[in-house]
Amino acid sequence: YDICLADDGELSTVCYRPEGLDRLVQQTNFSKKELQVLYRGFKNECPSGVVNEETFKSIYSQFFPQGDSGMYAHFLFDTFDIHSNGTVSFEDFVINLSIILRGSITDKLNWAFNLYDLNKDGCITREEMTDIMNSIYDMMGKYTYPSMKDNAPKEHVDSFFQKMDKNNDGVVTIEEFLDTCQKDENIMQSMHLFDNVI
Ligand SMILES: *[C@@H]1O[C@H](CO)[C@@H](O)[C@H](O)[C@H]1NC(C)=O
Ligand SMILES: *[C@@H]1O[C@H](CO)[C@@H](O)[C@H](O)[C@H]1NC(C)=O
Ligand SMILES: CC(=O)N[C@H]1CO[C@H](CO)[C@@H](O)[C@@H]1O
Ligand SMILES: [Ca+2]
Ligand SMILES: [Ca+2]
Repeated sequence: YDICLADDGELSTVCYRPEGLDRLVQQTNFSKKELQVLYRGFKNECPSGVVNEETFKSIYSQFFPQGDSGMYAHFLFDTFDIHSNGTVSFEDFVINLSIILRGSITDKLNWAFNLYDLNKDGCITREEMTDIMNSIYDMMGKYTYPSMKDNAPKEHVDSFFQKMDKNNDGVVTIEEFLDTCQKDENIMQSMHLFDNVI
């Protein structure tokens, strides 16, 4: 790695080889300072220097203690694990994080599509969207929304397909997704939500 931790037992003694960090500054929309903070957090959660699925699950369960976030964390991890070998390096992690937090609207929409397209074959099926919706509702937890009806996830899926599946062939393609989202004020608004969280 171009970025290294001085392994002398001092958790805070993080050293950076400048070339590696400069490259990441160019590849992402994070400043050097932000990357240093991110790296410190990353090394704290993942002393081995790579994230695995368990790390995602543990982080999400802390954010959503009242629900079961396991499935959603699994789906999310899959979009980061581009080599499909169960580990995500710091570089892959921050490049993707930059796309989510600091990318253009189209970047973010592409990223969201990729998350929903569970088998990564280029289109979203009803089954995939149902799995995603169920995982989100499980994560939120029944206690947060006690009045939530059992068919709420299904209604979400129905309205998603009603809006997005323009040619009615049962799947949503990236073209349909981008086209609908870019015309929908509400979706565009929510895409700005995560801006400048860090
Ligand atoms: C996963 O793949 C990446 C890229 O090929 C590689 O750098 C990394 O070492 C691999 N990790 C494991 C655990 O095999
Ligand atoms: C950085 O921001 C620009 C402008 O919004 C965007 O086009 C680019 O894809 C972003 N890159 C990353 C890695 O976030
Ligand atoms: C979903 C997504 O945008 N994944 C990207 C994560 O970062 C790597 C680069 O490290 C890209 O190749 C992936 O496309
Ligand atoms: Ca698919
Ligand atoms: Ca379609």
